[in-house]
Amino acid sequence: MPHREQRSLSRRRLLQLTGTTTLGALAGCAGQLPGTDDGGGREVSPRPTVTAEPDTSVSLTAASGTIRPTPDTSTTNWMYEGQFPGPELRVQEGDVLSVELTNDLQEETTIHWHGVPVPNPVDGVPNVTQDPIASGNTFTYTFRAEPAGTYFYHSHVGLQLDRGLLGPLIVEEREPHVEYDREYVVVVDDYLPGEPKLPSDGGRGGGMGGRGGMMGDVRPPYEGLLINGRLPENPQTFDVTEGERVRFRFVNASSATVFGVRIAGHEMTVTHTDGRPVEPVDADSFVFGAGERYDVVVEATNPGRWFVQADALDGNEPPARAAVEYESTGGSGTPQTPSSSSNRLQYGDLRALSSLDGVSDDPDRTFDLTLSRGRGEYVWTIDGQTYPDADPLNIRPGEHVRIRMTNQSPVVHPMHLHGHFFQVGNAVKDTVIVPGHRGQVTIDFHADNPGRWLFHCHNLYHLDAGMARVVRYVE
Ligand SMILES: [Cu+2]
Repeated sequence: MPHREQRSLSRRRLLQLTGTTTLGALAGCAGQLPGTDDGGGREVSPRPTVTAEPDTSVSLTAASGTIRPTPDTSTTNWMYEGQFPGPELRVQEGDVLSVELTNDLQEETTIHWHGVPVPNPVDGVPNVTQDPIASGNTFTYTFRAEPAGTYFYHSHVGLQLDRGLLGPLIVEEREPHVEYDREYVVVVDDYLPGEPKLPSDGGRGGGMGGRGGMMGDVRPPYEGLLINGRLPENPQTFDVTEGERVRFRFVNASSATVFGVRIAGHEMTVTHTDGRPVEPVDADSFVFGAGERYDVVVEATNPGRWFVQADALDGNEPPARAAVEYESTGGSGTPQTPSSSSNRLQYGDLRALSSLDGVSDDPDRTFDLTLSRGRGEYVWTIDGQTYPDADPLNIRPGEHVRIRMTNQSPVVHPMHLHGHFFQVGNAVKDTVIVPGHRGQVTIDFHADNPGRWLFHCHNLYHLDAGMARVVRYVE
């Protein structure tokens, strides 16, 4: 019998629980979570962090630096290791990855490993799973990189993601279910020079100007769209040889953009969504929201130069572009643009190679959540509450949990659950678009990773304006 429990803990109590004073025991070790006797019992301790010797150790420094989206333009941004996007982290499935983050910014920061079901203490959510890392300090994240997939890492503090603190994380399969000869990682992003601001903080001048915004929302004043950190007038080239099968790993690392992706002259075979393998399905385009990923395989059977193109569905900037270039062209000629889509991928086309364990029967617990815009000031709400002034969603270990979302706003919300994959239709994902105008999406997950996990909209401005909850394991 579905029931709801999310209102059982007072908001004030949650704020105390998530305040930094209670986090000392949690940060940096697998310490006990503070117990509580209201709201459905004691919190359940998270899985311990990995203590095995790392197979791969990486140092990342977050600092201010200069990016050049074209040879003639430069902006000061924040980035990892002086690179934008940040360095590609690539490991084998099951390897232990250790990343020492040094914070050379003037503010606090963290890293979140988007999509990887890590133990809770290394999930990188400030004031929920760890104390934020102060300026000048370091913090080491160690976890086993599994399952294989296309992921990305990014700051989870405030609006830092839209300042450039992001990079791809590739966990290679030991046995891929599709064959390919080479691969490229394609990080799609929106380009915001300068400091991101909420409309409520920056006003129209300093922050979002509403340019290109959808009805009912405002959009940051983006100055273009990027593929791998480059504006379309400066496209990266992906070299291919006729006859090859080429894998593209697309990551929507943007902060506020839904993209439609096409590759001119080629059909795509979609092989993974959010890193999880699906039965290969053909499409000539797909749409993805902030935080989603798709892997596709393309057969290089049409020599020439062709654009890989990502159009903003909710903005009017020129599309992001890179170029596929066959060896036989000798690098000459203008790439061709894609024709309009006639076979766009739908969620219903996706069938996970293996469905999730523990979610096949009726759910043990169901949450019905309404996503909406607050009245008046710029706030976004889940069931009328604005995070962090919001009740946790309490669940118990082992449960099959269902979340039914109804979007009462006119704009899409790409909803992301930390620490778990979920079943949506026949797909297994970690981020899913909930369409506007009363769009409804139901996700099911197995409560197999104790801790406190953020569940939120991956539009960074919606998140920062309150569209989040903590999913909390209690006994
Ligand atoms: Cu949203």
